[in-house]
Amino acid sequence: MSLFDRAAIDEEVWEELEELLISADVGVATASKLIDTVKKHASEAKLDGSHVRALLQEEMTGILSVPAGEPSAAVTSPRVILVVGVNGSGKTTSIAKLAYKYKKEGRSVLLAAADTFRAAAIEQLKKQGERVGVDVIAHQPGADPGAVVYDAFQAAKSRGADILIIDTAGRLHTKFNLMEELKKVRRVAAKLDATAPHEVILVLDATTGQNGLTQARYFTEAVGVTGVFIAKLDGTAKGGIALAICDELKLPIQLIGVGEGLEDMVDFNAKEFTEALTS
Ligand SMILES: Nc1nc2c(ncn2[C@@H]2O[C@H](COP(=O)(O)OP(=O)(O)O)[C@@H](O)[C@H]2O)c(=O)[nH]1
Ligand SMILES: [Mg+2]
Repeated sequence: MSLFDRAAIDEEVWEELEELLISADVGVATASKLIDTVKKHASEAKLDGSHVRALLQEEMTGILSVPAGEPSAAVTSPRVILVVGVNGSGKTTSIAKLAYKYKKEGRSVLLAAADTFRAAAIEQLKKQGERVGVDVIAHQPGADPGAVVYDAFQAAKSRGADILIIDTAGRLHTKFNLMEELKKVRRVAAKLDATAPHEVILVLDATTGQNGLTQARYFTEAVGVTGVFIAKLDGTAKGGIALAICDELKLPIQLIGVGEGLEDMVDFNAKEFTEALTS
């Protein structure tokens, strides 16, 4: 942000900074909170632009450093990872990346095609499974997603799979239906293993801006999100939505999607993320 190069930090700079943060999807509430905090510290001593930048970065890194929750004690296999998010956010692509990563680490992975709402969704997951080299448990389009999860869990158990990743629908006739379906999927998993799902990953499309915050609220209320995967950060999106989500919902951002390839995924790093956002 070149405004930090100005000789004097005056009211105009603060206003521009707020605008920049909002245009980077940080959101009005979090942006003004950030500015207020930095302003307070900045006026205590006479500070120049580079100090203000450092203060802002420190504050942002603090907000983004939401500790990951205690992993639930998965004493038996498989570890169950439920992946949720609206249609097109990048769930299926991100699942393939995760499966690829785990497989590379030497763990056995099974995928469950519980997005039965669209035939294409099942086909897409199967294709991704082939690409990665992991099996996909699927039923017919329109089948009960709970039944898919049930079968996939049994299959994972009998094959001794380490990890079961569940793909879910992102759009049904109504938001209510979608949330009820996801709750049911969650209940089925919990019946099979009281500690499951061990992770609920919300996939957000970085390019959808503040909408992501609303989505995160809905999914958190319905199925208890444990971590966020921000997809499509390779595009024009600055990813400020991460700040709003950490600030308002205290959800840890875990992974970042930076392309459509299997290796296009990086671990979230609060400090690096902040530097990119304020560069
Ligand atoms: N550039 C880019 N595209 C992505 C990324 N993740 C997903 N996509 C694309 O976004 C579109 C929707 O992804 P998909 O996984 O089908 O979303 P789903 O409906 O949530 O399962 C596809 O065209 C993906 O290739 C990413 O990190 N970067
Ligand atoms: Mg999908």
